[in-house]
Amino acid sequence: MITNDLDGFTLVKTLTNNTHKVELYTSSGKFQTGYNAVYIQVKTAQGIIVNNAGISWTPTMHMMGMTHSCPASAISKNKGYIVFQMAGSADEYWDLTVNYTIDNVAYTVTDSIAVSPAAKRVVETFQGSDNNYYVLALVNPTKPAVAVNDISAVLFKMVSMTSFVMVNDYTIKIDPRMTGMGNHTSPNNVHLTQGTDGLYYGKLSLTMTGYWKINLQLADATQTVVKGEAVTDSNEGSSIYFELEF
Ligand SMILES: [Cu+2]
Repeated sequence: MITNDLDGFTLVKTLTNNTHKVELYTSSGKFQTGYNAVYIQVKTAQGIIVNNAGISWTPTMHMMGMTHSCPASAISKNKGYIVFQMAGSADEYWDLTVNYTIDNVAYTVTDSIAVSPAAKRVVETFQGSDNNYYVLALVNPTKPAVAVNDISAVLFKMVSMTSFVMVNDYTIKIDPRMTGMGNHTSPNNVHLTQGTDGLYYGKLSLTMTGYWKINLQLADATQTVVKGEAVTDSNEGSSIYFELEF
């Protein structure tokens, strides 16, 4: 059976140096704030696919007074992901450096990339009560349904402006609410806990179509909440949340 790894991916950007073209693909055909699954392909200058390249990447944002990076996965079988905390603008922009090795020869290419704001809130960057800085991004559902949906997310801790590590053994508590309908919730939600692949998985119950605010609380490995507040009669929402509309 022949399968096309690029099914569902659209070209976003081609990084070009003297010897190669490095093509970057996402499902939306653009880079957006939040979690971006990326397919990366190295081709020769003549356009022939190079299948044996070892690839790594470094996204960098150039802001007015500083530069910083963002969480980015290792690349395996041409696939990886990048979590952009913020969009680019006229004065502040992202670039991507791709380092790759072919037959023990090292190459590099760097170019700017456009990162646009996602339509809904799908990434939160915050300081916890433990003083750590976290990046928390929604991965799924990308196609929510009136059902108990699989929900997944990635959670990183900022070690420095250029270094982010995946956080282990936390719990991401969810409380989905329809803010336009009396702030009602839904039954059978399951908080997100970490899977063997490092991502966090739970169940998100959506009982009708419309706008949902998924209130979040982040609890550490000892179940101490380090960010976010419970929704109560006197508190209609948490300070950290994702949004979905369908
Ligand atoms: Cu920035």
